[in-house]
Amino acid sequence: MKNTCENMLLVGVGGTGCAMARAVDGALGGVRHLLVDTDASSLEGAPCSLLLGAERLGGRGTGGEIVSARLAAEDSAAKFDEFITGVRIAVIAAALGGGTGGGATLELARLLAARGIAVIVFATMPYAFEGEARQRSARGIAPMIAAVAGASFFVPLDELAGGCDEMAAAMEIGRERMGAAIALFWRIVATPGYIRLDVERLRHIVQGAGRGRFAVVKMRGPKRAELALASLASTPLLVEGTNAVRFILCGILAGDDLRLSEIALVADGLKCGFGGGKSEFELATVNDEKAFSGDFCVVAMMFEQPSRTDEAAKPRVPRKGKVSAGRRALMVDTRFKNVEPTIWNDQDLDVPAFLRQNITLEF
Ligand SMILES: Nc1nc2c(ncn2[C@@H]2O[C@H](COP(=O)(O)OP(=O)(O)OP(=O)(O)O)[C@@H](O)[C@H]2O)c(=O)[nH]1
Ligand SMILES: [Mg+2]
Repeated sequence: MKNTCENMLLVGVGGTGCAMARAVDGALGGVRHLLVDTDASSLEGAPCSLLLGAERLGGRGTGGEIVSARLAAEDSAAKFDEFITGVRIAVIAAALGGGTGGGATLELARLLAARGIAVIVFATMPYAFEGEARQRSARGIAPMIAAVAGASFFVPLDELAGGCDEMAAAMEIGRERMGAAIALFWRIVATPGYIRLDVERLRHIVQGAGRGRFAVVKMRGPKRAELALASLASTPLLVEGTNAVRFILCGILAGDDLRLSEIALVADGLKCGFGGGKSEFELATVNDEKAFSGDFCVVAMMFEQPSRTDEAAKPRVPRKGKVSAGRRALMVDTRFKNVEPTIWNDQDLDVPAFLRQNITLEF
């Protein structure tokens, strides 16, 4: 079955992001995708790629510098534009903790959003064993990416590859699982099913959706729906939210033996178990006997009510007609250019406090 979807673009950003995008295309085939990196080595052999900031960095990568990556992405913005003709949704795959996956993702997501393209970001957060510097870098950039993307998912690698003790294996498992999750998500949109989620509907859902959480489970056998629901209910990727769940997006992928009772069981379980019966719910199904014979896969995505810190990370936009001329003058691009952002308690301190806290100043 075809998985092409011409107006959806998968963008792999940075070394690990490119590897994830390759994995998605390798699993599905025919996925419209673009690999971007400041390091030429991760783009080798790619049919569609863009080296960011070639003049600035010489194709050698950033060495973990987020600011260099942001500048490199800005340098290459015009070239990036050439790859996004006709795109309605961009799905970015990246790993935070280095320079490019964080810094370039932020700038490219900003550019895509400015072109009216809905942006979904799937990013990993570093393993604890990688050390505090990488953790800090990832924690700093994540809320800034979330503020410009329509929907974003930041998945800690420790949870994604939980239980794996061997370092090399953990790295591989983390990359593979993220790639597999994105591939399933892609199929939900690209493969025609009885309950279809098309690109335009997905655009409505993800625009302004905010930071979300997701999990993927796959079960077989007569009790596969019950087992899938039980597994979702215990995954730390879903259960560790703090705010009420506002929206649930559920994709079920199976062969021709998918039963209505299985769909109802999972849908009701998610709605009651996570949404308290109050959240909005969207369901999509994919029946593909060749790919899922006997399997029952569920991709569950949840978006919470925005927390105060998420709101604080968003740049404030003045409401039309209610802003004095003096305030308007101060609103114009208040972020400092070309410097490392100062993030404290998930707040961008480069944005003046009166904007972060929405305090009106009279002039
Ligand atoms: N799962 C997995 N994660 C990886 C692997 N290599 C790196 N990572 C993760 O990805 C993060 C970012 O590393 P890279 O992708 O190498 O960095 P980059 O985005 O290319 O950025 P720079 O090279 O610093 O410009 C790391 O902090 C790790 O958490 C891997 O092989 N597997
Ligand atoms: Mg790199």
